[in-house]
Amino acid sequence: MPQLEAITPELDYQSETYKDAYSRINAIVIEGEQEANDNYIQLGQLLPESKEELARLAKMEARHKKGFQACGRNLEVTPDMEFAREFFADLHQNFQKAAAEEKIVTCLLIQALIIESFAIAAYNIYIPVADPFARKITEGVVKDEYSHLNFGEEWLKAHFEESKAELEQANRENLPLVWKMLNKVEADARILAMEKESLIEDFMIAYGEALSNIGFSTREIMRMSAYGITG
Ligand code: PL3
Ligand code: FE2
Ligand code: FE2
Repeated sequence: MPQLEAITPELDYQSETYKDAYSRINAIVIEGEQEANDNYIQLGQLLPESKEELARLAKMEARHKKGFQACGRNLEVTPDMEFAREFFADLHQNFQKAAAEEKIVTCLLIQALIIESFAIAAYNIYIPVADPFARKITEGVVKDEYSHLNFGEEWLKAHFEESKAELEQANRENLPLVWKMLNKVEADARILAMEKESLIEDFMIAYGEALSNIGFSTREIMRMSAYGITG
């Protein structure tokens, strides 16, 4: 169908433009998986009763990281890890501060709700436009990410009343960082045929559904999930 081809031209995974954008996006994902690994290990120290389960989640994140490193190697791309560490710096700092204050609710919101929803959105949008090797890897990874989101949902649902105020505060402090991060990655993501609008949409769906499962009302979800969005 020639018309369809004109709308979605074949991506050239070997082009310099694609590989240059991939060097940053791939690094972001590798760094995100590494930080997720570290965050679940730290959460295990704050939640001794879930320590083993959290260690299991951390191991999955380490495996995800290896998978995405293989995706970069497969395209002969060197990930720009310095860019990626900078990309996560604010969110990283907020998590570390919350962990030092033993704010479990804030740590869970940052890692299990925000970062996992961000990952779910990004990976689902990436799968149909990925090269065949990366597609296979990402399909396996995204299934795990739903289970990580679910861990946060279940814990926060069981502690909803006493967590509600801290969740709202943590949302106000951290959700604007997501929109900032999205703006920073927008141009590179587009080169990989991932649209910012679709990323926002899928993020909102995953995050909003999580907030709903935890116990927030539709009105509260609307207010919380669009907080600090700029454009
Ligand atoms: C937690 O398990 C994983 C954390 C990873 C966070 C990834 C955020 C990705 C945002 C960049 C959008 C492009 C993604 C491309 C997918 C390979
Ligand atoms: Fe992961
Ligand atoms: Fe995860």
